[in-house]
Amino acid sequence: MAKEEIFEGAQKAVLESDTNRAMELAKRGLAEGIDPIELMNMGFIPGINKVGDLFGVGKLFLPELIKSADVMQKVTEIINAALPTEQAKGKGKIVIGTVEGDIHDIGKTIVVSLFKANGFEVYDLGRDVPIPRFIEEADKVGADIIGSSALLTTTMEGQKRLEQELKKADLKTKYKTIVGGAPVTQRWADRIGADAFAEDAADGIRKARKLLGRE
Ligand code: B1M
Repeated sequence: MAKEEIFEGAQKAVLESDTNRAMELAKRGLAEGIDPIELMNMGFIPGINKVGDLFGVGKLFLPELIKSADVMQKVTEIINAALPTEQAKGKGKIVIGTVEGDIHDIGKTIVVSLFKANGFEVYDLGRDVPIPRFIEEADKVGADIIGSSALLTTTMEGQKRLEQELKKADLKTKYKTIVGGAPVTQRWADRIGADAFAEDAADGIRKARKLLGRE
């Protein structure tokens, strides 16, 4: 099967909430040697983005959104399992979570897996994480970086609060921060004073290495 056919099929399977087809294509793509992250970025993510767009304009409703999200979750498990197994740790410690009020965690889970695969020690706080938890955990584990994900324009405010809390506690120089999530931009990162913005999981790794001077 050609790569493009797999990508197109993956997109369609997410759009049609066809779990079996999506899982079959994920396994097939990997078996044919497609890079797991490329398979995600070119196949499944455009599919869920299309679902989001249709939901946004009222052409698709919450039950369908939930079904497509379930398909994404199953596929993410397959893709994540195909990432290289954790390398020797020591590339840095990162505390990461989806901010409070926000339960979107598909993207964050991919980011966590890629960080692990690249030798980072990852402390995943999950989703709907109260802002003080990020700082408590960073203090507890002696983190280098605090990463936050936000998928709603309303919950992006949590990322801003995190910066404010860090400043208030005089911890801005101790911990570097990375922000990500579909509505998040470099402009937002600059505005709130985050150290970096990451477009996707691979960009997250690049930015983390740069922040830690380990490019
Ligand atoms: Co929701 N949702 N959702 N949703 N959902 C969006 C975000 C939305 C844009 C859809 C739309 O209307 N077009 C919209 C937000 C509108 C806005 O804020 N202006 C929306 C809405 C409205 C809602 C609800 C309010 C719907 C309702 O209940 N009426 C509700 C809110 C719940 C809540 O959080 N309180 C809701 C619920 C859900 C589901 C539960 C059904 C499900 C999530 C399931 C889950 O995550 N476990 C869901 C989904 C799936 C989506 C869309 C369709 C897809 C999100 C996704 O998984 N993308 C989304 C539309 C969209 O984003 N286009 C939408 C794939 C994922 C791989 O990408 O998460 O962006 P992403 O992660 C990327 C990068 O952003 C980056 O790397 C990842 C990998 O490439 N990244 C980081 C992310 N975090 C990072 C952190 C980093 C670095 C990089 O370092 C720290």
